[in-house]
Formats: sequence, structure tokens, C-alpha cells
Amino acid sequence: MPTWNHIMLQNSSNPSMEQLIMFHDHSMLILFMICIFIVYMMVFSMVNKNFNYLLLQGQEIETIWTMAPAIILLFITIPSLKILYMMEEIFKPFMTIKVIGHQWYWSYEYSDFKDIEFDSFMINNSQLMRLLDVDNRVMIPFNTPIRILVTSADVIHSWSIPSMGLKMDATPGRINQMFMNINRPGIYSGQCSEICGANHSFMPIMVESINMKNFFKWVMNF
Ligand SMILES: [Cu+2]
Repeated sequence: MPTWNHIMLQNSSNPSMEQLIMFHDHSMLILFMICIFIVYMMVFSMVNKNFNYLLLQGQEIETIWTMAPAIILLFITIPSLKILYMMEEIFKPFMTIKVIGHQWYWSYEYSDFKDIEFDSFMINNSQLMRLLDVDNRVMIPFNTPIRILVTSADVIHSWSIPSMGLKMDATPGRINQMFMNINRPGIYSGQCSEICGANHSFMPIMVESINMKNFFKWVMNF
């Protein structure tokens, strides 16, 4: 029986999240280098007694401290945009799952299989995790490329699974796509991430990742 700490603060379970963690570490390294340099310069300028009353301008130093931040920003911008576009790119999906936001529950459609459509409501007295478990979980085979299409039937919602690094607005009249390739079995939770009305906090998402054999069993028995 999984306990609450298996459900919250989950480890990465999707390539997107691994990319985001690496990008976070990369950005933090740059941030630390800048902070250390700035603190050093501030302390150094406070403790030394140098004073140049003839100094009015310095073209070279102006050029350097304009160019250097621009170059540093490029080192952050390029990988950031790369990940942003990669997360929405679809790589030969095995199947498509349609996610539809409603006030206040999610519904799912597996259009590659006949008649698989269901609503997913929060369970009131969950033994697993309060406010996160649902009656019908999204069943997904692991190690399998999946296309997720997100839309809404009423107002804007947002379908998100933090451990997979996925978060996509569910907008009425528009279909957004995401790529998912879960790397291990387990259950992964998420919540609606766009204020959508009174019960916004009570329309969680629960994904159950299983192997292909059990997934087909689930499809057959649906
Ligand atoms: Cu919401």
C-alpha cells in the first residue's frame, strides 16, 4: 500500500522533467556565479581606500558590462527555448489520450480504442491521499510514447502532473498537445492549475502507469 509520501514530492518520471531539472541546475550555477562575483565586488569596493577623482567615463568597461550580461542571458535563453519547444513536440506516439476539463472534474477519451471514455472525480474519503485520489484513474503504459491532447468544455482549466514536468492549459475551443513517456510504473498525481471556479481545488488528476500487458487487459475489460 503506497503512503502519502509516495504521492507527494515525487521523483521525475518523464523525460520532460529530467530536462527541466537539468535546466534548473544549469541556471542555478549561473546564478551562484553572478552572486558570488557581485558580493566580491561589493565587499572589495567597501574595504579598499582607492579613489580616483578624475574618473568621469570608461568606454571599455561600459562595453564589457553591457555585453557580458547579454552573453550570459543567451546561455539561459537557448536551452530554455529548446526545452519549451521539445515538450510540445510529439515523437511517434503509440496512442492519444484526450483530456477534457469540466467544472469540476476531468474526463478522458482513448480514441484509439473503441468506446473508452470516462469521467474522473475526486474521491471524498481516500485511504491513499486526501484530495488527490480519483475514482477513475488515467491508465497509461510505461516506456511508451503518448500524445496528450488537452481541451475544456467550459472555462479554462490546466492539466498538470508536476513529477512529469507537464502543465498545459485546457482552453475551450482550442486543443493543446503534450508529449509523455513515463519511465516507470507507479501512480502520479496532479491538480487543476488554473483557477476555474468554486471547486477548482477538488478536481485532481491521478495517472496510473502500468505495463503494456496489464494496459491491454484494462482496455479489454473496459
Ligand atoms: Cu481549476
